[in-house]
Parts: sequence; C-alpha cells; structure tokens
Amino acid sequence: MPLTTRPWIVVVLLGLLALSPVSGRAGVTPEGVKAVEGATTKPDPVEQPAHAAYPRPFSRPGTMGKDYDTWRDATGPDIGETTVDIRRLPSRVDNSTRPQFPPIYKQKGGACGQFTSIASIFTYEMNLLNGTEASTEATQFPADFSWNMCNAANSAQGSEAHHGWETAKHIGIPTVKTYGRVEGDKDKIGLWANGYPIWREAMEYRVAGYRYTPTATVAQINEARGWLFDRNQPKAGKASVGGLLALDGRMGELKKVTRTIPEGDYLAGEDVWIHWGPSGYGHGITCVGYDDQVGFDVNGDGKVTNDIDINADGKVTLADHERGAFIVVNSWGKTWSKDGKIYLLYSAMVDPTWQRGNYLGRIEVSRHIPRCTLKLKLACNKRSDLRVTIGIAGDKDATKPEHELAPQPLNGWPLFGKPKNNVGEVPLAGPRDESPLEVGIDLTPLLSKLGAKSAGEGRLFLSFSCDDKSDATGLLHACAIRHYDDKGAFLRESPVKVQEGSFGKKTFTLTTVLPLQR
Ligand SMILES: [Ca+2]
Ligand SMILES: [Ca+2]
Repeated sequence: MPLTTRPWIVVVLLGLLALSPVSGRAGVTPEGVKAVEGATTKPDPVEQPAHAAYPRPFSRPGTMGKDYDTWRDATGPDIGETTVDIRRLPSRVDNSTRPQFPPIYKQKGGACGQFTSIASIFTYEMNLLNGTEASTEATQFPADFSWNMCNAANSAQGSEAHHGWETAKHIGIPTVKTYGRVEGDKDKIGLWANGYPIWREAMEYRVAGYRYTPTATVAQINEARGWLFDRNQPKAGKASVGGLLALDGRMGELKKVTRTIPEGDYLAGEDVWIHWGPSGYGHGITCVGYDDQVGFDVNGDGKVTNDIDINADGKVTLADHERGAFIVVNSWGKTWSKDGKIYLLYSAMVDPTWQRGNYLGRIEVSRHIPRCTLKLKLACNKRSDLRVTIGIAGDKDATKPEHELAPQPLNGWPLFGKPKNNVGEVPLAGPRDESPLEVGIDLTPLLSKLGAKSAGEGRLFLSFSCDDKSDATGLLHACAIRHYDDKGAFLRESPVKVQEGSFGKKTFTLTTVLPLQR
C-alpha cells in the first residue's frame, strides 16, 4: 500500500496530543506547559503509516499557532508522500562515516539541542548540498550561534532543535571559521555575534523546512530507515545519500537501560540502549543510521525475536521487537561509549512515558544569495525590549512604507515566546556588555515584495524604539545599505547619515533614499 498522508489521522493524533501532558527537555517548555515527569501520555500507537505531525510543544514554536506548516518552504516531498519499498533498504546504514558528517563533539553546557540540530544535522546536510566535506572550520556550523539566540543568556537553559532550525530560516547560520567557535565557555553565554561579516555570511546558509514525525510503528520505522538510506527518493543510476534525524532521548539512570551485546552475537561488545532512561530530562541526540541485525534479548528468554509478544499486551507490535536498532551519535565526546556512538533498539521509540522519544525530526537546507542588506551598529541596554522595524516603498518620495519587516533578533525573538527560550533581559551585545553590536539584516525578501514595477530609487524607513512598558534605552551608532550582485559579490555600500540616534520610549526614525537594483 503506498504511504500517503491521511489528514484524518493527523487530526485525530493532534487531538490526542493536545490533551496529553508533555515532559520537557531540561525543564524547557516553550509554550509554558509545565513539565510532568513520568506521565502516561497515550497508549501504544496502533500500526499507523508515516505521516507528518506536530507533537507540541517541542516540535515547533507555539507562537506560530497550530496551522504553521514547518515544511512549507521545502521543495522535497513531505513525510508520507513517498513510497517506502523496504526491499531496497540495506541492513545497515551509517551516515556518520560520510565525509559530510562533522567531528563528534563534547558539549560543555546545555547546548545539546543545537549540537544536534545545527552542529551535526545542519552541517551534514549543508555539506551534501554544497558538495563539500565537513573536515574544516569553513564547512562546519556552530552550536553557539543559534543557542545564544534562545537560551535567555542562561547557561542552564536548554533548547529545542526547532530553535536552531528557525534561526537558520530567519537569519541563517555562519560557519565556525567566521563565527570563531563551535561552543564557547560559560563567559560566552548569551553573547551575540558582533560583526557584520558574520551576519552576512549567515544569510547564505539556511533551513528551507523541517519536520517531525511520530516513529513508533513498524511502518514509521521503515520510513525513517528509508530517509536515512536515500530519503525515500531512489534515483536510478545514482548513489543514494540519506539524511539524518533528530532525536530527543531521556537520559536519567542510563545504566539501567544500557546493555552490552554478548559474545557470539552480531556486533558483540557493542552497547545498546533497550529503552529510554527511566527518569531525567530530555537530551538532543542525532540518529545517523540503523542496523537491522543489532539485537538484544530484552525479556531474557534466551532468544532475540521480533515475533513474540514480550510485553504481554496480547499483540505483537514494534514494542516487542528485540532486533533492529538506530545508530545514535551523542555530543558527549569521541570516547563516550567507546566511539561516541551507541545503538538504540527501534522498540525503544515506543514509550508512552516519554512522548518526545517517540518522534524524529528532519530538515531540508538551502542556499540564499542576499542582494541588498542593512548594516547596523546599534546599542540597547535590554535586548528583549528592543523594537526595530524596516519599511520600504517603491517611490523615493513616498511618505510611508508599502511593506515592513520586524527582524526577529531586533525585536526580542517574539517567535520563541516568553519568558523562556528567548533572548534574555540583557544588553544587545550580551550580558554586562552595553557596547554597540554590529549586525546585518537581509533586505532581499522585503525588496522582492515591491515587484517588477519598481526600479531606480525607492525609500527606506527605519524605526527604533523600546517596548511601551519598558524603561530600556538604545542608540543607533551607524547605518549603511549594502548591495551585492547575483553571485553574492559585494558591489557597494551606501552610508546613511545618523545624527542623534538615541531612542527608548521615544521612537527614533530614519528615512533615506534606497537605490533599487534590478
Ligand atoms: Ca527475547
Ligand atoms: Ca506486545
């Protein structure tokens, strides 16, 4: 049976999930849902095919509402739109051995979500797109850039994978070489990238779409295996290159669920997780492949089986499988579990006490060439309260904008909500640093709204203020418009004169002629 999206299944599932308490990662609950540890969320899923779903609140920003389609700008097929033919799948795939996969990292702080979503998955996908290898800092992407956008300048704060992917959608991700680090020490927590070249480079490397799917049935595991092998898009005569998947595991009391494959069995001596940890909070990890032969005798009956009802619920489902496992890369260093990797039985994905562990996330990346940008040097003593809008009009004599943009980072990242997973109540540059920050904002999407009728000169309208209820203040130090050709090569910079750029409760506005380039 071809796997197609069945809207009624999505609706039913969303309805069920909406009623379910949800455990949070490291206490992080972007939509303010209180973390409930060990809560029973739903019964074992019936055998459902793979389909896109939103297990709120961790799979997408709650502020975007229930109709937000996180895959809408991607060009590849959505989950459930491709046929999964398991006959083509090899018994083992390990994409971490590909040259596009970055080194295995050892995280220092709470950035696991960004190690998975950006430093690992984004780096791998971007290298595949670019035809490069992830062996140098110029082709690796950092955990810290996106983490500092959402950790509220608090080293104990966790983050979700979607924070990194939304950062990549909205402003992009710079390379490690340009940004300067994969992850900083504690003194770098909450610091934003200072320097136009970093922001300009970030604009090129983007996420087009991301998607979560429940993975707790045999059909759903097969779809995930197909994504890891060739994205369920076989290309005749071409080598298959699969994607990666983001996982959110529960990491308490891991010793209770970690087993070593015994002598005489396939891959003897390797470690395998037979369930998620029985306690603790979530931890972002990366699913890099699978091995259908890896198994463990979970119920101790002397056999490794997939066809015996070992959990005594009267039916044989994925939950009863003792053979077949994902290959998982952790960000706890190259020597953790011998080689930084571990096996995770497919059946561990079926866990009604750990809803997050039932889902996998994936991305499609894209390249973007900015043609026109804004370079700003700006200070504000409380970045959560900063409000900046950029407007344009196609006529240089216009008195008001036709289109406006409120860049996420210069408006307190409203997408990420309050009070957690936000920018933090700190100065714009970072904690204890009231010096100005130099940033770049891409104007290309805004300019494209003017359409073909506009040529010659238009008008730019800039507005700087702080939230109505805030005593915060700021100062615009410098402003320039920059143009690039269709290959991204720098053409020219047009400085905009700033006389007295202070703002706070009082709005500071600036308007200038905008050269329109076609
Ligand atoms: Ca057994
Ligand atoms: Ca069973």
